[in-house]
Amino acid sequence: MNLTEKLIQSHLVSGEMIAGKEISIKIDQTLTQDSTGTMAYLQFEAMGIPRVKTEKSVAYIDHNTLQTGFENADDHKYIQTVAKKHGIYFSKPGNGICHQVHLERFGKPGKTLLGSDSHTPTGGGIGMLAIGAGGLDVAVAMGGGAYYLAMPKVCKIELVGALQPWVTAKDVILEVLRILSVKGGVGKVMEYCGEGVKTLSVPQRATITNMGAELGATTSVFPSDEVTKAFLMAQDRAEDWIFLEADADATYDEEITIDLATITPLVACPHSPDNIKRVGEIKDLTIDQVAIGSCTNSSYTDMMTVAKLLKGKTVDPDVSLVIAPGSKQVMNMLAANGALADIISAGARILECGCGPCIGMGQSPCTNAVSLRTVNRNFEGRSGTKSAQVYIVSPETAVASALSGKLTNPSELGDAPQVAMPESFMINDNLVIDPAPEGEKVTVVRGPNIQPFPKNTKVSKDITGDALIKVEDNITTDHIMPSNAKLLPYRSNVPYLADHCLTPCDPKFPARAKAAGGGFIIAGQNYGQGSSREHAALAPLQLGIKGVIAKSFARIHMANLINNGILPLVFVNEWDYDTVQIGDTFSIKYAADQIAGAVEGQNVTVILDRTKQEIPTRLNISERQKDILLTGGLLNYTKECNA
Ligand code: MIC
Ligand code: SF4
Repeated sequence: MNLTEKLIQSHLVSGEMIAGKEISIKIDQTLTQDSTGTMAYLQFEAMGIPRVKTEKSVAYIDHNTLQTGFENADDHKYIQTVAKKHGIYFSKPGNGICHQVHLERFGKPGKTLLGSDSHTPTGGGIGMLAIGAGGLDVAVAMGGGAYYLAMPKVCKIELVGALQPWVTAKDVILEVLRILSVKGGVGKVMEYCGEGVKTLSVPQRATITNMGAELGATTSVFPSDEVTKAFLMAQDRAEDWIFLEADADATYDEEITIDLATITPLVACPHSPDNIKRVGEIKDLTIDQVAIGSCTNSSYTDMMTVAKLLKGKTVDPDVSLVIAPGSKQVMNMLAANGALADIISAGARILECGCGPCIGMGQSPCTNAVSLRTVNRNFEGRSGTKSAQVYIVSPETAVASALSGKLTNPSELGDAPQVAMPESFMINDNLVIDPAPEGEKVTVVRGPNIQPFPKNTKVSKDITGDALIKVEDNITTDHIMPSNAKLLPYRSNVPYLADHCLTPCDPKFPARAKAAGGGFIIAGQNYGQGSSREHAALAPLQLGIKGVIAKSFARIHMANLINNGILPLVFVNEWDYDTVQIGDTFSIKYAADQIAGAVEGQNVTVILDRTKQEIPTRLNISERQKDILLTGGLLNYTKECNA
């Protein structure tokens, strides 16, 4: 077996391991972060389960830490108290980005991790089967329920050779994105193996698995070897290590070989992580801002490299350099060994350990700015400035460019610095609060920003509605439910958020949807790529959206639509996308019967009233998902099953 099959088989609850067929797996650990967590815990509370049934569940606060008003702080208080009551560890604001901290302190090779954040696959860097999902799926897993997914294909990525000086793990994953594109990983696990793996440290592996999310992959995974063992020992967690690798005769659905020695510093150009060029190809790109951090590149070794490169130098006068170390552990070690002083002396602005600029929580660049970031996503407007041009690079390229004021190949800085992995990290978990032994004594605190979330109802006999918007390929959840410093505080207030739904594509969409009393969204390929935010389904639900008809869907968003009872219909004939116009009225006759019959690929016929044309669409869903849709979403379904 390959490693993915081993991890799945050891957790398999139902189904057969045949690619594309629905399986369910036991979840050992969960993580949430604050911007998806509030909703996930409200949903968990709605299930009425007193204490989580996982081996370890952790609630992180890392996204909404600006606290421009009471809203964020209210959500934090809610999460802290609900966590305490129900057996969940609480990582306080300031402790760091969920994925970085989880890798350092809680992740274990061989375990499954389900997180309400799309970059949960970071845990694949230490041999976990770590998957991102919507909040409701994570809530179910906390309650002891299995996680359902389509058995992925496994793509072997064989790494040979070793990286040249100045070439980084970030460049490796950008190379994979160049080869495969943002749709290339859909329905697959990317499994890394080969001699080159041994040359990569755990933080490097985690950078690669983290950004596998941008391929649309279910997850990415590395073996757990001596390098993993050394990392866990340095975290004082030797007992958490086990050896894991694929069998020598393992087979795969697809195979790619990458010679690490041939990779050069790369850059993802605006506005997509797969718009890859070599750094050397782009001449004279003057930059305004550099942001170093995010769950992709904020480890101790990344930050030490940054510090060494900045030591004794000064940031270009026209560049604003902001740096957010990934965790308190990293920040603490930089402070203790003096590296933080080197960073500060060079003129960098130090941000707290959190997501910050990556999700537009502050540090939005100026109009038309060029911003170089070590993040994983450069979707238009995500930085908080619609006209900004965001380029994704490695920390090394980021520093070289911050010093020169232009996009610069780091090799121009001379000899590459050597940063060794520490033999022991600074261990101090005092920002992690244990749950109460007797949860029933804890009172959950709910601020006024926490509003009830919308719930769907059973499918009606006939469904009718207008095409309210028509969008192109690769629409991200940042388009569907934008997140920035102004909107993120309202993650627990779906009615408020709904007024911003899909506004980057069409500012009038929410008003039109409300006036029409709901309807349909028409979309191209890979609709809903990017984040796991369930709000990209909840906000449309609030606006009365009954279905999305698309050429194809991204994995997590499709699951979120189903979990909220919104039909994810796929055009059987892509040319029908061209026929449909905004304002067209659709009807689905005997909807429930059609959905009930729509098992794995059967058609649901949508009638276009203007031409009386029958448009065949497909519901690529399992029997279980069909029942979820018919009952109006996963919460209703779970209640019916338990009744
Ligand atoms: C992101 O990187 O887009 C986020 C913000 O972390 C999201 C989660 C969210 O929207 O809260 C993700 O990746 O799932
Ligand atoms: Fe946070 Fe950015 Fe990572 Fe999302 S991608 S978890 S916003 S750092």
